[in-house]
Amino acid sequence: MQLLEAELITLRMPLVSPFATSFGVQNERYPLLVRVRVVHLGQVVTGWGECVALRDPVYSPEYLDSARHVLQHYLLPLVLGAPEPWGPQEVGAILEPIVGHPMAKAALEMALLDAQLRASGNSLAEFLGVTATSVPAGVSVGIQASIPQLLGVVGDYLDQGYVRIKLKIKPGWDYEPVRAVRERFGDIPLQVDANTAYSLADAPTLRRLDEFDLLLIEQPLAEGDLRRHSLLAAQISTPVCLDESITSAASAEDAIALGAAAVINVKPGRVGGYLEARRIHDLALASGVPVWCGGMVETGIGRHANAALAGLPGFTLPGDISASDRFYLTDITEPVVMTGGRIPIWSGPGVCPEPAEAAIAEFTVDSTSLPCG
Ligand code: OSB
Ligand code: MG
Repeated sequence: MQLLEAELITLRMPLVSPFATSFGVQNERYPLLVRVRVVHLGQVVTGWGECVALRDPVYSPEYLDSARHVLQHYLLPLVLGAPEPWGPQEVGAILEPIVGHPMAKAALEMALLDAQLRASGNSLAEFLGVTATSVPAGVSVGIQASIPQLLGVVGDYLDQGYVRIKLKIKPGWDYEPVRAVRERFGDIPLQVDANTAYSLADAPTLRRLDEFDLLLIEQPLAEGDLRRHSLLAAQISTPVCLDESITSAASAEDAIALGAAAVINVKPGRVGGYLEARRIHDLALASGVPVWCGGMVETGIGRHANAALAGLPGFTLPGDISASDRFYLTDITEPVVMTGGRIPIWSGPGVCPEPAEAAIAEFTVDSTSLPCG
């Protein structure tokens, strides 16, 4: 493959409703798109990737401007200068000299993989060996202003057909909201996500959630706290699932070995790409650890691709795979649509349906082309 040129396109997209977590309230999302033009199999093709970094470094050390900067000044120049032959499978090794920045690396690898798949006419699902044609739809519910409001929001999602509810929690918004949802909606598949808001000293508070038979509690403690997560796991019966802590297959292996993760949330963007995500899937499956596919409020580019990944057999729990209208009024691809509580897996060429230039133009706030000339 030869990389001819690349464009880094920053979008600003309003969310249909504010999304509140323990790390703050998001009213909009700033997706960073990577558009590449490559030569592959004698054809010039375009590929698209989406970076999952948030605008601010509140979820991960990476954020919008850091991802754009490292892509422009380090990652793209490395790939533009890479001696042929190489393909998307080699991109991880090509980018290895740059330490960290898995979200930026993932977006570039995704764009190159998309280009390869569009040239060969294969879907991401085919590339991954996924035979499923749809996956169950789960939804992540932000922290609400009141319990009645929470019950209204959860009720709406259940009416729409979502089969699994994830509640964001934080100290002071944990036991009561979970109890209220259990009381109102009964035995639904239910889990919680703390986004690192607790410390090990909060174990007694978290143990109170044991009575609700939750599928899991996601990332109660800090990103670096693998050992403390394993100590917490010994004190509560709700399975501990890691999100922020898992940034590579190596960290997933460590978390499993330490007993810090009974379940893993696989976000391809967070772990450096779909290829590393598959390696985590494979090692978790071999260790008997269930995985599910998380979300980062992606546009249709990342959402369609996540649904394909979630079709792998080790993804035995429903993911944060919701329809486009969960977050966006207008998507930049053919929307992700839920039917009967399921999301269909994109089966056409590439990682997603062809993004719509007009929609992208509508949301674009910045665009940078490489090589700069
Ligand atoms: O912790 O899973 C998380 C969104 C942004 C940052 C972190 C998280 C989330 C979500 C969104 O929960 C889930 C989704 O995209 O559907
Ligand atoms: Mg999470």
